[in-house]
Amino acid sequence: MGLFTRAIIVAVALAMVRSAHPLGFAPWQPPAGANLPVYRYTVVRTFPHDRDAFTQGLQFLDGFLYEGTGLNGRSSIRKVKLETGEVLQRRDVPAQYFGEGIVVWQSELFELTWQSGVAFIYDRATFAPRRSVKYQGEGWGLTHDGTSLVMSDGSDSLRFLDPATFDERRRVKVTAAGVPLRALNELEYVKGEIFANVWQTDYLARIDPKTGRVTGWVDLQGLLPARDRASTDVLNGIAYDAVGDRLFITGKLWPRVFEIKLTAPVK
Ligand SMILES: [Ca+2]
Repeated sequence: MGLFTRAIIVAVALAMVRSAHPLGFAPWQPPAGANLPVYRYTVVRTFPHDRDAFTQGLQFLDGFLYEGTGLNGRSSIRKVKLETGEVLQRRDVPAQYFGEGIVVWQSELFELTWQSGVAFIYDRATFAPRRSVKYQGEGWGLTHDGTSLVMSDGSDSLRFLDPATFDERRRVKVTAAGVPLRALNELEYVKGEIFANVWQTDYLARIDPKTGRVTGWVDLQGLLPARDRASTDVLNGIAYDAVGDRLFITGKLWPRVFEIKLTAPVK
């Protein structure tokens, strides 16, 4: 193949990549070789979302969204009215901390910080600070499985923590077809599985909490249309309404929260 032909092919390929990913995020593909099912989605409804919320944690409980936001000086915990996006309650985090994942557990709300090695624990009803705990490594995502808090730290590990003490009970390494899956971000426990955003991608991994094995992917490409991606950041934020069996997805600085249903996997 001549140099000119190669140059044309490269140029066309680059143009295709750019049009599909206007912010320059490389298209990510799940690791090949496993033949894991790839689920797609349909949008059921959309709801407004605060475009200034750099979403790091999301949970749906008793009719409301609980949200944690990040960035130094812009981190907060929030209680949000799903239908309108209205922030009903909010507590800002001191500017030296970069807020990360949150989870409501019983009467408390836990909030990780990115690189400070400390989690803040608030009264769920008033958001008044109650206590803080220390942990090793970075803090990324947080959810619970009904018994333990589950935490990601940017690696391929998920830690299972005692909610009373924050002590680690166990951890699993997450693998897809034997390959470590790193950059696990926001988490959600959904009907016995853990759903995890893979950071900087539009994919969720469906993880078996016992073994850490990825059992499938959710391909959320196209959820936030390209025309709405300007001035936004990556997909991040999964919340599950166990009562209504509804799944919500948003992203950092996204203008909307999407209620989706998963559809049959692509062969
Ligand atoms: Ca979540």
